[in-house]
Amino acid sequence: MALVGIVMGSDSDMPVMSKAADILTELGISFEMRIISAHREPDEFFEYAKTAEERGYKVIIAGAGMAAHLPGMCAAIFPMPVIGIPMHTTSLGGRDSLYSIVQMPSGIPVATVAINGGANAGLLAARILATSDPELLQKLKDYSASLKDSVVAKDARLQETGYKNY
Ligand code: RP5
Repeated sequence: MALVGIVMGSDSDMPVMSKAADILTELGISFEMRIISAHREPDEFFEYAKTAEERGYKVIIAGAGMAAHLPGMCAAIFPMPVIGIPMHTTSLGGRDSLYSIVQMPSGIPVATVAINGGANAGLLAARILATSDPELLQKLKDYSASLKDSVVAKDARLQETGYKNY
């Protein structure tokens, strides 16, 4: 059974959603990835959201763009955490997606990450799961340490080469 459901409204969302999948893969977290449109196939969407809990999901990562109702409607039905990823859009720069996802009514929360924030969505799902998984928690601590190491290495290179040759 998959612990995380990754769902997106269209395959055009894949470049962002794959970043969440990459993080979960790196951390050894099982997930199931689906393309399901709340607007274009409402019956399939409701079936997906209603059966998510029995399929073993503990977290859903939902990404959508424009009038982005997919994450909020997942949260309306699925009783555990839903993380929303607003997609960048050409007409409104992703503000349409962001506002659609972040402005949830009281009682139905969606944890919204940045526009195109696929990697952080994966990490947030991992952090939620790590609250009851010490082994995963250690992997997340190691991941954070690796981020620090990469910044230290960049600064060392800057000091060595100077900014003009960086
Ligand atoms: C949303 O509409 C999808 O999440 C996507 O971000 C956006 C555009 O979809 P396509 O027209 O590219 O299929 O439902």
